[in-house]
Amino acid sequence: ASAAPDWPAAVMEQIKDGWFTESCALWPGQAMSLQVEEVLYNKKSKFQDVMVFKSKTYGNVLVLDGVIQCTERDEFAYQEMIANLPLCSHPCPKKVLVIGGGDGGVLREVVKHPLVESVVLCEIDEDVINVSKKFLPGMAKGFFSPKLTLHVGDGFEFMKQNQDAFDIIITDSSDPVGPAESLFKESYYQLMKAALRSGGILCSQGECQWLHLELIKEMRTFCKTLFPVVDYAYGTIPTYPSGQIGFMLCSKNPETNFREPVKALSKEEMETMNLRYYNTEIHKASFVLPEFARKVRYSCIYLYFIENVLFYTYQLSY
Ligand code: SPD
Repeated sequence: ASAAPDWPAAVMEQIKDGWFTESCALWPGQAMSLQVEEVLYNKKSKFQDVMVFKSKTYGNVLVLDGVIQCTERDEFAYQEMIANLPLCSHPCPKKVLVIGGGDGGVLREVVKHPLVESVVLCEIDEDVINVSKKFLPGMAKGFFSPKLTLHVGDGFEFMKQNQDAFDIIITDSSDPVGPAESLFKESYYQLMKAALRSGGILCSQGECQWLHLELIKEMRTFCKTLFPVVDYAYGTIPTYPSGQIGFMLCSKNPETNFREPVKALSKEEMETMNLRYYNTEIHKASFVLPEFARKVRYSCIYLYFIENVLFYTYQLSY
């Protein structure tokens, strides 16, 4: 791929001998490579480097700050899961907020859901939306739904202005470096809690068990202090690091059981929604974690229990 003079050099350096290689400090010692046919777009937005290339076998690929966000071939696995895990766990998910998700793929899935009446998508980087409309039309479909209100701006600010407003909040973010770092912190989860209506549910991009167990553990621990129900699921996707991605789910309703969807989609609904990854069985199975990750969950519950016992014992003794 030959570089236009104004293209960010850092990203072009990731393409060598016709292969794009995604290396990042968040997954040291490993890298995913895709063969490139043509670089279609490469510019610095106000927030990050935005690149789209046409790959040999994965369709067009969106890359932000050097990290693969989605490819046309496998994006549906992630977008269907992050949308339907929370939507099918809520008895009446009428009002939805998506934070991030500028490519439109999660939005495309959310608007398909029969019970969803309105969706606000709050994306900070307008360039990502425009690039997706041009180069990833299959994902950007959602931007043309009458259910959508589009807000270009900061998710923190938006939620401060919109409290007690949503049944579902989905955070479709990039990884915890650069613009998305704050979306993995407790203060962000406090804001989401306040923006959710009673009984509301959130689902956030929850990184990878093979790579980020410490981060996942830390997040589960603070989520448990904010929500009565917290759970973690995952799905497989070839072009994300280690071929997996997780989902952090929290509910304000103590009765929620994420592992038993309240809405089982019928065969007809599955067909109308054109689902290719999500189904009720995979919903249930996605919470069954491998032993090395399950242990972390139990140690969090144990830690949470110990902390609370100590806290109440301390209070009672004064
Ligand atoms: N390691 C990359 C994780 C990216 C998750 N968000 C992707 C956005 C797709 N809508």
